Amino acid sequence: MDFEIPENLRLMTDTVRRFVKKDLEPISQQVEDEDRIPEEVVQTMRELGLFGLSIPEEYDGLGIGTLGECLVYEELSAVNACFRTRIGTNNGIGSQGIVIDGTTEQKEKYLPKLASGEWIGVFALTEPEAGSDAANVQTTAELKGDKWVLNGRKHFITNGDIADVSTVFAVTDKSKRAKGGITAFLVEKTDPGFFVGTIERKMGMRGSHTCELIFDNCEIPRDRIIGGDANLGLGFRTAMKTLDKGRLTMGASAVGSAQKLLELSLDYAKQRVQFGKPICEFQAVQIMLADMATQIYAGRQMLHHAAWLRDKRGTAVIKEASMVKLFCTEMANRVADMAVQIHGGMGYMKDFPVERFYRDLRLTRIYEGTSEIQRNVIARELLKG
Ligand code: COS
Repeated sequence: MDFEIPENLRLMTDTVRRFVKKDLEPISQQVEDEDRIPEEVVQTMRELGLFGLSIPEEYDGLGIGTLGECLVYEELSAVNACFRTRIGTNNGIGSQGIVIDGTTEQKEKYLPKLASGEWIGVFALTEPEAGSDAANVQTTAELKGDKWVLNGRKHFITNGDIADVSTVFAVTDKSKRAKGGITAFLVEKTDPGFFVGTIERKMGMRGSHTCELIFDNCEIPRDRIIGGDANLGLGFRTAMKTLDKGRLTMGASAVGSAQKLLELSLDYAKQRVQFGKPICEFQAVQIMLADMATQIYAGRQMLHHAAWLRDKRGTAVIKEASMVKLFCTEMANRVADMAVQIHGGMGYMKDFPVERFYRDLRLTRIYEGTSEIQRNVIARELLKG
């Protein structure tokens, strides 16, 4: 066994760590206050190639693999999760349908634009009646002449307000649904009948917008089915394969934030004096610090192992991806709770970043599949025998 991080990935991680220190940390609070990431910072992200971490080199991405992507996300999420989210859809759910199942023409048309960050790609699956029960999508697509016509409404779409191309799941055969009746389409922002709806008001994750996408007799050319006509009705599988990777990398975000919370808690516990000594000298605080570090260590090991497995095995990490998402996001929420506890009253104040991490991390147990859905997927994989 060799647990060394490969040299090229270490160099990439060092570059991102420097970017985080120099450019992101100083503006993290500003992003929180203004609910937007300054354009010049997004431009630096483009120049560093961060929008194309997972996109193959032949389509102008960095193609650094799942482990590399996870390492970068750990760094970005240690400052503010919205920075990861900004590049996250292009590397993940907004591009992977095309990477995994797209035709060569679709790859050539969209992937270079997504890799450079010129275009933003998003994933439009969730609807008011289709959350955990993703197969219950109500958006429809009908073939009229040489155009597909989409009607319906998606919500909670990350980066939806800045989307240039959306991977949209719509029903093409009501009688079959997930078993051959849902199709994945590519919708561009200039397509007639495509509208951005309400931008949702959230508990946290400021700097990253989530919104409705509306399809009102939205007309798209016939060749926009991901994978072409041969994939008519097979979109649910595309969605699930895309989510497998998303779930894995979500673990990286959780680990990165948890690590930062441990560091903040260590610093605070060393300098906060009560009863005449630093609170780190109290066993009750030491137990929390030890538990935080131990759980982060466990989460990081399974994350890196599952990422390494995916790079080695291709996409067949369904069970491991769900295990990583489940364990790491639950773990990071426990760590956030302990970090607030160690910081005491200061941990509840907006002047300290732990308060923000606590709110932002709450989402990780919900999006890209709740903890309950991850358990469901893991159990089904175990029972397959
Ligand atoms: N990879 C490839 N194919 C998959 C797959 C995977 N990980 N998971 C399911 N499929 C395939 C199945 O094999 C089946 O195809 P066949 O009929 O050809 O065998 C098809 O997809 C339907 O699968 P299934 O019967 O398991 O569908 P269910 O409706 O029972 O849904 C869950 C399964 C619960 C796992 C799914 O609805 C889910 O993941 N829900 C959560 C959605 C989510 O994460 N939303 C977050 C918002 S998007 S950011």
